[in-house]
Formats: sequence, structure tokens, C-alpha cells
Amino acid sequence: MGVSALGLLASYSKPVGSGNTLTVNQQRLLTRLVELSKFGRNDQGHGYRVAFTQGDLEGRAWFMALMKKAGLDPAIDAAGNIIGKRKGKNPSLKPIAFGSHLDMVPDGGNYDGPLGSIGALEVIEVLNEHKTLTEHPLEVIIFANEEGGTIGSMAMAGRLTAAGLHQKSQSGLTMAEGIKAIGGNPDNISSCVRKKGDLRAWLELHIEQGGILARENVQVGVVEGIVGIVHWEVTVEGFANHAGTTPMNLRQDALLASARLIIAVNEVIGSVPGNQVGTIGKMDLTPGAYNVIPGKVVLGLEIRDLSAGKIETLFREIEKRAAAIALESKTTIRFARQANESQPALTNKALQQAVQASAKALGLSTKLMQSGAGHDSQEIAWIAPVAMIFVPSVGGISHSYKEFTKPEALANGANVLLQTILAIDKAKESSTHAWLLLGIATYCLTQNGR
Ligand code: HGY
Ligand code: MN
Ligand code: MN
Repeated sequence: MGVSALGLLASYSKPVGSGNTLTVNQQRLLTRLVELSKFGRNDQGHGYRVAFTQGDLEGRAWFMALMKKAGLDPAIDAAGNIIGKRKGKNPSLKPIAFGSHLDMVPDGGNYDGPLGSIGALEVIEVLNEHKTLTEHPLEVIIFANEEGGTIGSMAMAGRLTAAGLHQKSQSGLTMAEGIKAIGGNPDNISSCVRKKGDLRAWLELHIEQGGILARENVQVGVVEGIVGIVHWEVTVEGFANHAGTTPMNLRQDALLASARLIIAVNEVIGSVPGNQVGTIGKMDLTPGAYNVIPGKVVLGLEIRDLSAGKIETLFREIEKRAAAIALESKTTIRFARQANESQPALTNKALQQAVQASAKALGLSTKLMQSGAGHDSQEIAWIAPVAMIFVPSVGGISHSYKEFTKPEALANGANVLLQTILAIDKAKESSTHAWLLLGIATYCLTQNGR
């Protein structure tokens, strides 16, 4: 180990996890998750805090009030992201940022997004209670419309295009209209852009949303990469005709062609080894009557993988299969690639190690893993070193009102977030070399301290 490595080790005189370790308040974390869940409900009483809807507005206002009480002085940027700042001892240092999102999918759960958001606020509360001032300024960032295509973080990374702003969101509003509705300014969207290197680090605490950690009985997931996500609107056009008088061999049934396409997607995705996934999760059929052959179907196709190249290869194969189906069924099938696609992203190695070391120091088991879900972190990876901390999802259920993570797991995640922030804060050098050593140094010292 070189001189600078030893220097860095020496700066860790008090290991994280020994003596007066700061700890989050599990009860406060839980209470706040329950409080937030009351904003945005559908007729069945399930969660409906879809971005830009009333529930989203109410949840955001509630969260901003808490930020204010915690001294964060929140502001809304041009993309509608909520940003709260806490001063550090050294204002010349770049901020360490952390947070997540508050919006949810229709019928969504109460942990996907809220854990990282309320967990971030919890970190600030604990630092306030212990009158701990970090060296670096801290920023809590709550990104707008994560579920609609990581829109707020995409804007911050400078990747939200005019086409992306005109795209319709789940709320029915365009992205631009929705951003306006939550207090942003789509006409000046570039004002929210952060340049590469503006942030020291971005950290996001999140539920795993899959079942790996729960199945393997591991307490904390250290994310190594986040999959890319691409969407296509698929329009299948046949001919709407009388369902009683048109013989079976003379039909141009758009729904039948769609059914064959859905099976083809499933076969293509499963035809090569790997973790890739492909889904047709949306379908709109016209005219939609018992006695009319479906004339037009609009489908939503999504493909995800950690390799952008593999997504393209799989899509080209699906296109080929679609051309054959269209020919046989006398229909046309068109694919319109949607704006706002997420590229696959790798997390920062040194930050991964810092997360791992912080978890270990707290006596928590860890696993290095991929994220099959998309996250704002993958957009922020364009401009900053990022890391993600996962905690187990019971039964691997997410994007469902049945989503659940055990209270102690929520607190574990928030404690790892807190300790990782403190560890990054203590690594004074900003060179890549020092970053790489940060995780190792933390790890060694915390092990010695136990
Ligand atoms: O769709 C996703 O993967 C994420 O939960 N937004
Ligand atoms: Mn989600
Ligand atoms: Mn999420």
C-alpha cells in the first residue's frame, strides 16, 4: 500500500460502527412512510401517487414541509425536482447528494421511492440531532416523475429533449405540462442541469423490488449496475369488419396479430442466455365490441438489459418476427421508439466498496447485485459517481400495493446510507486514487474496530 493509502487510513482514526455510532430512528422512519402513504389513493383504496396528479402534489408538499422543519430550505428546480441543501464546514467542497422519488406507478406500493426519500431526510434529522456538521455540503434530492421515465434526473443530467418534454405522461398531461403543475419551469429546463463533476457523489437507498436478497437471506444489496430500459409504441393495423359475416379466412384481425406478436416477444427474449427481460404491458384496442373484428391495436413494448447492444439485437429480432406476422395476417405492424429511454449504468466501484464496508461495520450481510428496475441513479451516473443500497422486498413483490419491506430492513438501509455518507465525507482527497482507496480504508478500520 502506497503512502497516500496510509495517509487515508490514518484519517479514519475513529471507525464507523465503533463507540458513538449515529443511528437512524426506525420508528420515525416508519411513521413517515405511513403518513406519506395517505396521499394519493384510488377508488379501491390503493396507492395512486402518480406523477403530476393531486396525490403527487400533496405528497410533495408534505415532504417539503418536513424538509423545511429539518432546516433544508427546499426549492423546486426547473424540472420539478425538490432540492434541499445543508451547509458543510467546507463550502468549497462539492456536495454529497442523496434521495430518491415520491411518485409511484398506478396501484403502486409504499416503499419504492419513499424509502430513499424519507431515509435521506432521516439522515439529515440524525445529523441535526447530534449537531454533526459534515465537511461537504449535503443535498437531499427528490426527483420528479421517476416512474414515467426518470424525467427529473434525466433533465438534471442534461438529457431531457424537446421530444421528451412533449411526450404524454401517465397523468394524461405532457411532461412539460406536468412539470409546470408541480412548480417547475419546462421553458427553462436547462437551468436545472448539473455538469459532470458538480457532485462529489450520489447515493440512493431503495428496496430491491425483486426476491434475491429475501431468498438468500442477505440484508443489504450493493448495486453494481442498473439495466437500460427502452420502450416502443407498437401499432398493429388490420381492418375492422363485421364479426358475423366475415369468414375466418378473410379477416385482417389486428388483435390476433397482436397475440402472435406477444408470444414472439416472449420467445425472442428467452432465446438467448442472460438476465434480459421483455414485456408487452400495455394494450389499447379499437373499436372494442363483441361483434366487430378488432381493426387496430396499440401495444407498449419494453426491453431491459445491462447491455445496450443486447437490447438492440433483441429488438431487431422482434422486428423480423413482426414483419412475418404482419405478412401472414394481412396487417401492418409499426414500431415507434419512445423518447426518454434509460441507458444501462454501472455504479462507481469505490462507492460500492464504501457501501459494502459501511454495511459490514454495522454487522450486516451484503451481496453485489444488478438492478432489474430502473432508477434515477442511472441518469445521475452520467454526471457523478453513484451508488445504490438495496434492502430486501418480501416475496420479491413491487409495483404492487402488496409491496412490503420489514421495518428493521428499512432501518438497516437508512443506517448504511448514513454511514456511507459519513465515510465519503471523511475521505478528504478527491483524486480517483483516493476514491478507490476509500472503500478499502473504511473496510479495514471498521473490521479492526469490532
Ligand atoms: O420501472 C422501473 O423500473 C422503475 O421502478 N421506475
Ligand atoms: Mn418503481
Ligand atoms: Mn423507485
